[in-house]
Amino acid sequence: MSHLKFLTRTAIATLCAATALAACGGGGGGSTAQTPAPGVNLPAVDVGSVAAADPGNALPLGWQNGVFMEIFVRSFKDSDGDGIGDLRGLIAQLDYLRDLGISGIWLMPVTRSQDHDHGYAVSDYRNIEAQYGSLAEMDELLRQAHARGIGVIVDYVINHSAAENPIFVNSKAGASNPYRDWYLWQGLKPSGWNIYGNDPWRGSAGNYYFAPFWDQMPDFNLLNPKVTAWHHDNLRFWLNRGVDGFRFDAVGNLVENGPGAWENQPQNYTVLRDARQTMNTYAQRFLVCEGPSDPFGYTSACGSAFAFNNTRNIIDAAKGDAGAVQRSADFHKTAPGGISTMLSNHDSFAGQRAYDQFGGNITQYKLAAATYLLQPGTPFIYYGEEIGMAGGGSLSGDAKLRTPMSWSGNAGTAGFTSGTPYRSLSANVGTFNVVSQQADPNSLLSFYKAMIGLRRALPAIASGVYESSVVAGSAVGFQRRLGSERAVVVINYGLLAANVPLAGLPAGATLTAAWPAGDTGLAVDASGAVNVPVNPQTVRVYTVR
Ligand SMILES: [Ca+2]
Ligand SMILES: [Ca+2]
Repeated sequence: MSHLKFLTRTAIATLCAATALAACGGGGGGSTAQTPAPGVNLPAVDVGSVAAADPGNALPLGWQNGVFMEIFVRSFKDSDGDGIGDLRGLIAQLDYLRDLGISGIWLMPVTRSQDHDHGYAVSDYRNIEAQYGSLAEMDELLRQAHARGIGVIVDYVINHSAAENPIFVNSKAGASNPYRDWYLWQGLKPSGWNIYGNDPWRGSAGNYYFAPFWDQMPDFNLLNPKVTAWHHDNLRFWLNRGVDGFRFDAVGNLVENGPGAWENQPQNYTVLRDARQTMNTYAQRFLVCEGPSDPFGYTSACGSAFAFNNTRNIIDAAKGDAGAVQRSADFHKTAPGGISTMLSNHDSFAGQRAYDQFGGNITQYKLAAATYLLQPGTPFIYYGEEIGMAGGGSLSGDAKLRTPMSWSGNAGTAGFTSGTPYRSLSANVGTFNVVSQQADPNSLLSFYKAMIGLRRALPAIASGVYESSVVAGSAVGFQRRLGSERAVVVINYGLLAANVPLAGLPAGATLTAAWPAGDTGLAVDASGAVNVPVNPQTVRVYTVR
């Protein structure tokens, strides 16, 4: 979702004044474009159909069970000194991602945008944001990522476009325009609507269009089959280039049936199943959907959706909250196996940067990381999370979460650019950065590498079922099983030593330490039980033979 979605116009103006976003002033050609006279100077619309031509997929089978990183290209790495992150910068850091053990990356929108910031106001669905590079550079990114065994999924904004998108410019030209019914228009302002505190109906030349998130992001009419067919053509455009899948934005908001029926409507799931069907004609493509209020339902429709309903549990469990320990232990008993997990993301409604949520407590931070990296699902690390990046000290709102990556401790550039960063840096760039973390075997980054390494080394951790979880005070134990392969995970979130009574193991089996390295093993008794002692705020992982 866009950072503007939950803000009033006044709040947006305040944010713009505070952050000097390019999106806010003139960067996209302005947000006050005049309605063109019908038939005069309307921009050409490229809605050509695209036939499926799968270039194939050489990623390892089950690649989508590995660990992903969510990347904001604008803030990841600048290659040319203009202070703005770009595709060449990302390509140059692929070795860093490979060495971390990353299996896939999700790029926030790289398509051309009106906002020139987050990218969710898409002005061209079939081209690359000029500040990021070109289609040829995107092709190069795909080649280079695939050569390192890393899949690439891209954000796809299916619910709305930019107001400057040529299709909407045509649509608003008049009721007789052939693209009028690609968006939602009313001659009389509908009453009774309130979405996230806003009236979603926006005036234009005496008529009203539906745009709940921002007046510059009009919603598509997704009940018009021409619109969904065009979206499928766009999906094929990227799939044919070798993109490994998509993250769909705002899927709870696709179709509206009235002022009291605008979220998670039945037609949303149909739209998504149809898109998934189009993707299924390609090999091994992954789709993860953003539907915060129905993660399980959207996992069913899309194949995966983000577990917004579990982030709080993980973070509070890591702080030692007993109720949260229980909820975190129970979550995967009912969650669909395809679900995607995370601690936080680029939107403030999903929480501040993990470092800030833990108040800099790295012990708790590691327990949270271990929890979601060793539990089922596809974990998504938010770029910089692995080094403990804090939010921007002088920023607020979503911009605070989207600061340039702290590659070094350089207080002026963070090693992000040779020029001047387009946005101010993370508050802890001097102490939590890649250079300092790589040099320290006990750093957060080293811990993330170790947990991701366990997931890569033990297929039961990557894709096994979740079994026999048990909570003992502030400690939890659970098993992961894939066929006859088993792993045991024990995490003590508390400040006191604990004994975790595991059951349901093969009688007489041996637990061999996988983490920490060199830890002692344990013997399972004849009833399949074993007590696992675990020190305060530590993690133990075993294989079972
Ligand atoms: Ca650049
Ligand atoms: Ca909609």
